[in-house]
Amino acid sequence: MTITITAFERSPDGGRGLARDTRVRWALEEVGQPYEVRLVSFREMKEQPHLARHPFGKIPTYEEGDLTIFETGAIILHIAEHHQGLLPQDANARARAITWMFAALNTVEPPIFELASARLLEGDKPWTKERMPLIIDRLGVILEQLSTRIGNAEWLDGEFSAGDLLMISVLQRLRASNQLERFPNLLRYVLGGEARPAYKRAFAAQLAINTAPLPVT
Ligand code: GTB
Repeated sequence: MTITITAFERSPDGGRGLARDTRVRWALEEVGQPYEVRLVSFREMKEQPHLARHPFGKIPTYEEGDLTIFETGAIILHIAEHHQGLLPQDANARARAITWMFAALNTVEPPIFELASARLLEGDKPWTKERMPLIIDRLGVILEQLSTRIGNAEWLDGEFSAGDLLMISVLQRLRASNQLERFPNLLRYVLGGEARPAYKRAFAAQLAINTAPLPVT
């Protein structure tokens, strides 16, 4: 059955791979599943039929036969549960990998998102200057703890898993700031993910779309 995902017709990041379809592309590349992409404009995202796929009018979504799902975490868990390569066979190791998926999205991503929002969306607000040290401190605590846990390991818990895929994707958002450089082992960890052939294919695919000429309508 054909897998179809949705992505920005033109990502605001210009193809730096930060939009969340890259995570889904990466997961599909890791498990060797071909996929098609339905590109949506910002206007189309807020209209039917996209709202039937995604009630919040966002990307990515995932369609396969009569299944349509949204939320990157749910999509990657679905892919990982149906194809080998992203979750260990051992039940406890599998539960730990899923734990890291949730930790990436629920514990590590929120303070990173807060920093990105403060810089990009609220940079001109009077309170941002005062809030910034708080945001950096809160983020620093989480990064320090993650850095301590990873130590010299290549991946979070043995073999590369969907937990690493999501954690690395989340940490990539810090590349625009100097926050990752404070933790050389986290930077090394992110670079290790980006060096994977599956990631390179996913990145190249989203870049091609974001640098192609827009169709004339
Ligand atoms: N929790 C959902 C998930 O994980 O799937 C969040 C989905 C989401 O926020 N999608 C964003 C979206 O559709 C795209 S990825 N936004 C459009 C809208 O809300 O109208 C977030 C994103 C967007 C842009 C950049 N960038 O330019 O760097 C990075 C990340």
